[in-house]
Amino acid sequence: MGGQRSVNGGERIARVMQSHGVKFLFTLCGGHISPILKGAKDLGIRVVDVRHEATAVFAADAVARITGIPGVAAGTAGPGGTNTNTAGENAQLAQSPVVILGGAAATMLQGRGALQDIDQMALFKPHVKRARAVKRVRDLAPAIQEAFHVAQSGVPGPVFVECPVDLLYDDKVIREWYEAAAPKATGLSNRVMRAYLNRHVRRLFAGVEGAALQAEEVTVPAPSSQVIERAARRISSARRPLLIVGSQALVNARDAAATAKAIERIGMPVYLSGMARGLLGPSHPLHRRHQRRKAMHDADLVLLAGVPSDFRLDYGRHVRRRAYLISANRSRIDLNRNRRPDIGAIADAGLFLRGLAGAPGMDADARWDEWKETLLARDTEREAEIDRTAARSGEFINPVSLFRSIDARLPDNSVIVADGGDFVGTASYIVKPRKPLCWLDPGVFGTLGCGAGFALGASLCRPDHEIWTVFGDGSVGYALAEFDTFVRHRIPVITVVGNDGSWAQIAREQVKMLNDDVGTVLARSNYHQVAMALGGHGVLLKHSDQIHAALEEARGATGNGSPVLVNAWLDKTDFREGSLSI
Ligand SMILES: Cc1ncc(C[n+]2csc(CCOP(=O)(O)OP(=O)(O)O)c2C)c(N)n1
Repeated sequence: MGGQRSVNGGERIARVMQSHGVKFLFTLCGGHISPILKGAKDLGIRVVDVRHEATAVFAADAVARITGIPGVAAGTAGPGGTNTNTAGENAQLAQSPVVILGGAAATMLQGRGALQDIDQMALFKPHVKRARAVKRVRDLAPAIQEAFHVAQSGVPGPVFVECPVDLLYDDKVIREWYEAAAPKATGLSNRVMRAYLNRHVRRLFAGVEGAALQAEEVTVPAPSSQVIERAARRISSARRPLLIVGSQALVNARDAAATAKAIERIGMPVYLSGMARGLLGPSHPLHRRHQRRKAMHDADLVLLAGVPSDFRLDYGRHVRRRAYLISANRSRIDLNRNRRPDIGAIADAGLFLRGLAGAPGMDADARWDEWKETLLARDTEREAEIDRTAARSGEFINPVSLFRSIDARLPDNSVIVADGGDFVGTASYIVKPRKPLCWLDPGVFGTLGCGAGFALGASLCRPDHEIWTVFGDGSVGYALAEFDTFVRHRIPVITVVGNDGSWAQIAREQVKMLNDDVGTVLARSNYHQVAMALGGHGVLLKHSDQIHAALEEARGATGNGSPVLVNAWLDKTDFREGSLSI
C-alpha cells in the first residue's frame, strides 16, 4: 500500500456516517461490530452504548424524527440483530429513516455453524425498507451510502446493512486470520483448501479504494401544480373544511416552520397528530385538540396531510361518504388505504401544504368563521370538563390533575415522550407540546418500550431542552435498565411513571369481556428506587398536595445532569379519551 495506512472496514463505515452528518451511533457492543464503534469514535461520532439493542434503534429513530437526518444503530450478529427487530419494525411503520448496522459471522463461516450465525436477511427483510448483506470490503461504503439514501427517499423507513466481521478489521489481521485457519499439511485436498481460502481473501479485499462517499441528494416527491390548483379550488368552496396533519408532513424536519406558516395561510381548522403535534405551538387559534371524530363527521371537506385512513380514522369511516376527501401522502398504498380520496397526491405532505398556501384564494382571513367558532366552543367545553375531572380528589394521584400541573410548568424548550397505555393516553389530551418535533410516540405499531430510547435520542439532539418521558408502570419495565445509560451518558431526562399496579389499558377490556384480570396485575413497585440504585434521582409521589413539590424537585435534580424518576401512585379511575395514536 506504498506506506499508506490502509483504512479498515469499521472506519470506512464511519466515514460515510460522518459525511452524512451523523453525530451519534447507538449500540450495544459485540465482537462482530467492534471496529465500527472504534471507527466512529475516532472520527468524533459519539458512541452511545445502551442496555438493549431495541433502545439503540429507538434512539436512532428519535434522532431521525427530530433532525431529519437518519439515525444510526449498530447491533452485533445474531441476538443483537433479533433484539433490534421490534424497534426496526416500529420505525418501518412510523416511516422513520433509520440505518441499522448488523454484525455477522465471517463470510467464510456463514452457514457453517459459527457463533451467533443466523440468516439475518430472512429475519430483517420483512421488517425494513431494504436489507442488504455486504460481501466485500469495497462494497461497504457504497452500501452505507445507499442505506442513507434509501432510508430517506420516497416513503422513509429503516434500512439494514449486514457487515460481516471479516470486512471490518484491518486487512492484515484478516489475512493472518485466514492464514491461520488454512490447513498446514501437504496433500492435494489441503492444497486445494489453501488455494480456495487465498482466493476468498483476495476477493474480500479486491478493488478497495479509500474515498469517503458524500451524501446523495434526496428528491422530495412533489405534487403537480394542477393537483394543487384543483385542491385549492375545492377548499375555497368548502363550508366546513378540516385539515388533519400527521407525522409524514414533518419528515423533512428542517421545513417544519415553513409548513406551520403554510397551515396558517390556508386557514382551515386543524388537528395535529403524531410528530405533527406541537407544529403550531401550544395554543394556536386554528388548532383544535378535542372531539376530532365529531369534527370530521361534520366536515364537508377533509384534507389528510400525511395521514392514512387506518384504524385511527376508523378505516376512513370518520369522514362522511358525502364529504370531499383530499389526501397527500408519500405512499400510494396509504393514500388509497380503505378509501380512495377525491383528490390524491403522491407527494410529501409538507410540500403539498406549502404549495397549497401559495395557490390563489388561500389567503382570505375571515373564512369559515362560524365553523371555527363551533369547533372552538367544543374545545372550550371539553377543557372545562377536564378541569372538573382534574379537581376530583381520591386517595392517591389524579392523573388529570398531575398532567395539568406538568403542562403548566413545561418550558418552551421541552420534549415529551409517550410510552404506555391509559396514563399516556391521558397525557396526550392534556399536555401541549410547545414547538414542532417536541412530541414523540411510537406511532401505528404501538410498541411499548420505545420511551427510553426516544428520550435518549431526544436529549442528545436537544441538550438545551427538558425531556419529559411519560410511562405506565407496565411500560417502564422496558426502560428501567436504561437509567444506567442515562447516568453514564449524563442524560437528564425526567421520567414520570403512572403507577396504578396494573397494565390498565389491557386489564380494562379484559376484565369487562372475560371477567378475569389474569396477566394484567402489577405490584405498586418502588421504581424510583431503581433509578436511585443506578445513580439517578428518585421521587415518590403519592398524594395530590405533593405534586408541585415533586415536580419541582424533579426539574431541580436534572440541573446536575441527573436523570429523575417520579413514581406517581395513581387513583384507579378511567380518564381516557380515545386512543393515544390519533
Ligand atoms: C411490546 C408491547 N407489548 C404489549 C403491548 C400491549 N399493550 C398495550 S397497552 C398495554 C398496557 C400498558 O400498561 P401500562 O404501561 O402500565 O400503562 P397503563 O395502561 O396502565 O396506563 C399493553 C400491555 C404493546 N402495545 N406492546
